[in-house]
Order: sequence, then C-alpha cells, then structure tokens
Amino acid sequence: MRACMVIGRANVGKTLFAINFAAYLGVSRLEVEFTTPDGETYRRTLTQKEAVEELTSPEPHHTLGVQRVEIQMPGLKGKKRFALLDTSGLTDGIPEESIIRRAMAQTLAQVRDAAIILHLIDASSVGRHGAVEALGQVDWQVAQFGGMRTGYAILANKMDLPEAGAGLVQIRREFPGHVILPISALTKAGFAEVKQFVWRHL
Ligand SMILES: Nc1nc2c(ncn2[C@@H]2O[C@H](COP(=O)(O)OP(=O)(O)OP(=O)(O)O)[C@@H](O)[C@H]2O)c(=O)[nH]1
Ligand SMILES: [Mg+2]
Repeated sequence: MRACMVIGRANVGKTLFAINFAAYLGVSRLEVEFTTPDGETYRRTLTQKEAVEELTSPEPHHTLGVQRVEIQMPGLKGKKRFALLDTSGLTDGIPEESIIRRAMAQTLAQVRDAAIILHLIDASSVGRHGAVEALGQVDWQVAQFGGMRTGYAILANKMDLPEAGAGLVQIRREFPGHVILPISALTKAGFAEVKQFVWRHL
C-alpha cells in the first residue's frame, strides 16, 4: 500500500496533524499500528479524543516509533487507499538518547519508499524566533531531498497562532520552489488543500 509519511522536527504538530487529518478523511476510530524503534509492532484502537490525549504532547519527542493508520480517502472519482505514517521528531546531529537515535534512523529508513512526504514546520515558532533559530539543519536537508522527487510538500503548521503569518512569509523565502501549504492541525484549516495534494500524488 502506498504510504504518506508525516515528518519534521519534534513538537511541530505531526501527531496532531495525523490524527485530525485522518478524522477529516472520515476515520474517527483510529486503528493504529505502532512499530517501536526496535521493530516490535502492536495495534490499538483509539477514538480521536483518546488519540489526541495519549499520543500528542507539549513536550518534544513524545512519539518514538512509527504510528500507521490505513485510510480510504473519498474523492470525486471513487476512493483511494493509503497508509498515513506518523513518525518520530527529527533532530540536528546525532541525538544523545539511544531510543531517539534509533527512532530517527527508523524514520529515515522509510522515507525513500514513501509515495508522499508531508514535511511539517512550526510556522508560529519561525515567526517568533526567526528562520535560523526555529528551523533545524534537518529542515533544509529534508527540503533538499524532497526537491529531488515528486509528492513532497511543506506544511506550515500552527497557522492559528498570531506569529504564524510572519513565519509563513519567512518559510516561503527560505524554501523557494517547493509546494508550501499553510495549515492548522488544531483547527483543520488548510486540510482541503492537503487532501487535494495527497489525492494527486497517490
Ligand atoms: N495552536 C496549535 N497547537 C498545535 C498545532 N499542532 C500541534 N499543536 C500543539 O503542539 C504540541 C506538539 O504537538 P504534537 O502533535 O505532539 O507534535 P509532534 O510533532 O508529533 O511531536 P513529537 O512526537 O514529539 O515529535 C502539542 O501541544 C499540540 O497540541 C496547531 O496547529 N496549532
Ligand atoms: Mg508526535
């Protein structure tokens, strides 16, 4: 099954996006397949509310491993099936904690095979701190890799926050030539455009 991977630095909103995007596409009871950085898998069924409570956090590196949900996306011309993969936060350099190192390696190992890569950036943080402070080297590395293939888009997240507008302007300046979609994982703003992008690249 074709995969749509959600990647980005820790705390940018990958998990909240994955949960709320699945709900937007009609999946309110999430059957999540977890794969730990050591390759163990287990499944759990969660409501949207339970998933938000348990799987998202204001603390970085809450997600360790890959969280996979299968989705049947309804469109004008029937349905398309794909796997939405939420992943661990990427860091600059080599993380000190071994579990985070292994989780990051696990994410990067799967990136090449994904049909679609949604690269999340926290636009509010960019607006507040500036591109150089808020982004990581890893964001430029991912964008460079993404630019060499199709199905790559940058999602400028947290657009519901006041500083995000200024952040979006900077993100557009830093990553010219890329598809950049402003969204809010919280309010689901911009999800129609993300759906259109995913549909086109499946
Ligand atoms: N206001 C606002 N907050 C958001 C948005 N998206 C995520 N958040 C918050 O940002 C924090 C991090 O969200 P997560 O979805 O856990 O972030 P993540 O990228 O999965 O983080 P890791 O798993 O640690 O890499 C949580 O407190 C979320 O509620 C958004 O669009 N708007
Ligand atoms: Mg997460």
